[in-house]
Amino acid sequence: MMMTNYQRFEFSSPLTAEQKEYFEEYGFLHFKGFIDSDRVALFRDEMRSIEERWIAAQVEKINGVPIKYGTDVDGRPIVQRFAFSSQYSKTLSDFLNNSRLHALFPLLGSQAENPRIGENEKDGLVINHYINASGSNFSKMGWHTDCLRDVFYGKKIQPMLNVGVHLTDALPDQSGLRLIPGTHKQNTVSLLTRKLYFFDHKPDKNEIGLQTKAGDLTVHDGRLWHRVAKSSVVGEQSRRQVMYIPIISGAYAIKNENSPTLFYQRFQKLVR
Ligand SMILES: O=C(O)CCC(=O)C(=O)O
Ligand SMILES: [Fe+2]
Repeated sequence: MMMTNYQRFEFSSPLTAEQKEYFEEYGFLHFKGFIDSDRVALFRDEMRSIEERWIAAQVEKINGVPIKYGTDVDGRPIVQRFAFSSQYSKTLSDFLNNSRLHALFPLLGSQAENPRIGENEKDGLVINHYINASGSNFSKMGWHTDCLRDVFYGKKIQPMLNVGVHLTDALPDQSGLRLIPGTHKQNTVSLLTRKLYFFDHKPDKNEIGLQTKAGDLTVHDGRLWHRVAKSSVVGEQSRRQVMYIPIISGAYAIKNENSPTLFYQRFQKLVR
């Protein structure tokens, strides 16, 4: 039986001591209603506008990161994974530079250097559009942590947070995002081998299913194990749209159109 009874919070700037303690213990936080429904609609419109431009221009990669395409239930071609989307939308860029998000920086820990919003680093502002339908190329995502890349390059893992802005409602008790609380405290061996990265989709007895509504904000530690479960329903009801903002630290690593495609990004094509 999947756990869904965990604590939800109201966002406050600065964060409360209770919120910081919860994050330290479990490695994630869920805030209700970070943006209102008008904002949600606005961001979904922006998605659509970026998508039309990328489809017209047949964009394959942005700054080396592959863009995932698929077909919607009505046969329309769609973008299913956007990267660096705020570079194509002033509305989204302004949102990223919204100072309310800076309230999350302390969650990186007191040792973190240069805490910042990674608008032009990592994959920038990612938008995931899942749908469980025959033409879809994206309906689930296997177990992973978000800091594999640092390990790959033999670098010291820099504190990072992945901040989700949810644009659709999760269906009760079968929401997409599943995570294993507390796994951000694991050692490097466990970080690398606890599960087979991206290919393992098996439920974990300790996973929690986040019950997110459109407008909610979630934040998880880059070392926390998580996945996105496939919807148990098909078609329109299975649609799930969520933006991810990287909050990062350490040396700057700004990407541009000459940035290489990383090894693990190549095999993400296989993830559907
Ligand atoms: O779509 C989600 O909620 C999670 C996506 C994710 O884990 C990722 O893009 O790294
Ligand atoms: Fe992730």
